[in-house]
Amino acid sequence: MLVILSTATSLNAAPNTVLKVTPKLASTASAISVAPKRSVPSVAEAEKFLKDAEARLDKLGIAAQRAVWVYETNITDDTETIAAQANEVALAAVGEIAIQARRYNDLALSVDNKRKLKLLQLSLSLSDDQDRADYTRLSAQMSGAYGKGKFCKTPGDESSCMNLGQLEAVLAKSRNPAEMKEAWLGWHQQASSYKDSYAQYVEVSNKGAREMGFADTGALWRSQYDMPADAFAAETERLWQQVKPLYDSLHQYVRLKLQQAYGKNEVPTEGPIPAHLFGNMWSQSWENLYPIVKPQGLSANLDISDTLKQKNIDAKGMTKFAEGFYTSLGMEALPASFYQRSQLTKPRDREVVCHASAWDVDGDQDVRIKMCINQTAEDFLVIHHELGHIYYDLAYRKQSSLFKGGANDGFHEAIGDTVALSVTPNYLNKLGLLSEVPDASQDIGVLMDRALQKVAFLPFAYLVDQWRWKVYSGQVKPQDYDKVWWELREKYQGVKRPAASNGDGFDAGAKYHVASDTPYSRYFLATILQFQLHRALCREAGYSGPLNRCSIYENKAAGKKFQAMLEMGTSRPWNEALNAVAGEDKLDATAMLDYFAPLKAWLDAQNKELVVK
Ligand code: X8Z
Ligand code: ZN
Repeated sequence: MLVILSTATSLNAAPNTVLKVTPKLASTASAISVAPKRSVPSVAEAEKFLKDAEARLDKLGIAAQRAVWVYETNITDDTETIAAQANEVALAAVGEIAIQARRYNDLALSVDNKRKLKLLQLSLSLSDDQDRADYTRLSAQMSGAYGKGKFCKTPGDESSCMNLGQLEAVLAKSRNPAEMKEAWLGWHQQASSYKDSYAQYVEVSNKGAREMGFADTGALWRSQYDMPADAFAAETERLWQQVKPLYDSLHQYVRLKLQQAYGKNEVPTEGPIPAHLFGNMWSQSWENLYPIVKPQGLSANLDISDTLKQKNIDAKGMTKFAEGFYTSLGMEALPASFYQRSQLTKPRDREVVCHASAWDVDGDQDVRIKMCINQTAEDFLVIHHELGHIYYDLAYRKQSSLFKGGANDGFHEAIGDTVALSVTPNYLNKLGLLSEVPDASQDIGVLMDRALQKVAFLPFAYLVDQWRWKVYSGQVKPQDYDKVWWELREKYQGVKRPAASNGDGFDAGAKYHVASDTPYSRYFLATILQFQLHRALCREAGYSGPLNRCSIYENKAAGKKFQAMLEMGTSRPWNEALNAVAGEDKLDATAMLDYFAPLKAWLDAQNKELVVK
């Protein structure tokens, strides 16, 4: 089973590191680096090494997962230390095994074993005890700080404090710019408390990447896609260029609508738009703007939030609906322990990390999600996303443990979203969650709603790692964290900071994945990939109409094709997994562009007309 070392363990997607332990004692990593030169090992020795490594990493991985689960569902000083220590033990084994794996690189091994050796070497190795302790301590500390983060209007007065969920709700619902700005600034301000930790963490992490022969941690991250690191960077840029015109059209239209709503003082006619006006803390997903930007005359109500409340469909009920989609495809029911062990709602009596995550605790049946579910349309989709991780975990559990992972981390993120693309108005109506099915004349509205989630997200998903790659390479130093973060946000998203920065803030750290050091390119890939998978599965289901009206609900043929890909796990390069479903072996944004083509034409016409007015 695969475990990411950092509390991002829980996000369960990037095979940064793989853990295992044999019953024999782990020798220290520093001992390895001075190991005497040995003769060329045999194939049999390599096979034994891999088998032992898998068993050893499995055992340590499970222990670390449990410790981190307890920490993230009950943040205290003790659970923080326990989680950091469990990760430290695991990290020692990962590094040690990664270095040892090099001995076998030139042997004529089976394709599978060659791949396992390669995967083992795509991880950090910190041979110094102090470095490992620092790395895991800083990592746990930052995740905890993020989870506990609060903005207190009156410093020192607990009753004036708001947590992230409450601040996000202000941005989602308020139409008062001053109020939104306060919530935005409050959350971003709290992140500066862990800026120094982050800067130290970057240094230690780079040491670990360099021990494994990578230029820095960013280069290690970019090396995890079955292609050279530079080729990966070029590939993501190619995809961004493919989708940029679509984003630009949406951004321009939303600008005009925001200007109508808030006036020219708040929303400039040119240049970046203040980031607090998009209904989301990171301006990464704009669906809360739907009431402001929805096409006139296209009045279909797509928001199921009220119905969920009226019908008393609670967090578990919402999760059951999502599970029902997967089982309708022919996939298995979730194990009973899933409902016993998951955290579906925010506990009232303790601090937790609310950011949604899926956990494959034992590489077998012990799967869980951790969320703080609200009865909203947004969370309804997030549950589908999380169950995508879970169904992937369950599907590849028969693989040997180094292959228990996604084809790449973008695949892991794309599965649930692919399913959620089939959560169409028609499907919601079938479930009794939407009273009216909008007819084809309302499609622009439905597409707009989706575009606010998916198209709006693209530049953010792209830029987070543009920033981190620069930070890890040393091109951006701590004193310039904010400066470069906002250069990128202006350049790609076309958004700006609502007020000048005090110069020493850590706005990037106000995003969960930076504080928890979870790579983010995966979400960019996933956004493109989910449309490719959706197009292919709809084709498999015999569907040939507009992609936004396709739902693969209850389609066993599509389900079978999907499941076969999920079962492959990491065992084959990702393009083979894509090929298995789509008969294509490259990422390609045309599926996404096709999906939104009617909206793109509509936006361009509106933009012309609205500008002339
Ligand atoms: O972090 C997540 C998931 C867990 S893997 C809830 N997402 C990204 C985010 O929230 O920033 C899903 C979409 C992007
Ligand atoms: Zn995810």
